Amino acid sequence: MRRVVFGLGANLGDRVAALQGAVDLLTPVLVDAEVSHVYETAPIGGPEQPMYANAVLIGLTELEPSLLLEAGQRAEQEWHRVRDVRWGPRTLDVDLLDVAGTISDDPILTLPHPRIRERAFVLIPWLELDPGAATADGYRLAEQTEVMQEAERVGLVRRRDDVKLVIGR
Ligand code: A4P
Ligand code: MG
Repeated sequence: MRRVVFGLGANLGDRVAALQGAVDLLTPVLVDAEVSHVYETAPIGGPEQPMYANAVLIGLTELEPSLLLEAGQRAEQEWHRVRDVRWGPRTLDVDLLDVAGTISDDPILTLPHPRIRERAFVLIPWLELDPGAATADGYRLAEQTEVMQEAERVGLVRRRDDVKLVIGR
């Protein structure tokens, strides 16, 4: 079994329901799944768009990375994601952030996900679940202190304590 990390994001419609929907669709392929709090995050990149709800889901799996990517894309389709503008608003975005033991520069599936280090909305929820987190290429997330401190200082990433995602509903 290998450890897999998914990044979940939504900024249209009922965002928390979309994140919960992704958790419900992805946990059947995972063992010992854990999900972070939901974070309210300012959009990075793309056109002007609403605030995101983001979370990170971690588990163990037997599935190959390509099948994990497919599982994420199926979850996006279930939530009727319309793909038009890159980095534009979406009802659900599932990114495969890291799969233990896998490094790939294939544009169809790049692992670890190339933008982890600059994204506090990924770093903060992942470190919440695993304070010692490191990617398959050996990079330790806790080293990105400047990115996280800046995001907290200007309020780009705020933990929500009024909602909680549930594993295995
Ligand atoms: N792809 C390659 N590697 C991966 C991977 N590791 N995980 C390919 C998932 N997909 C991967 O993705 C485009 C193609 O990337 C896929 O066909 C897949 O084969 P997409 O989901 O269709 O397009 P996208 O999400 O618009 O582009 P991209 O580059 O994945 O954007 P990101 O990096 O997902 O960024 N701000 C906040 N606050 N919170 C967010 O969640 N998300 C984005 C999207 C921008 N700003 C945000 C957030
Ligand atoms: Mg994406």
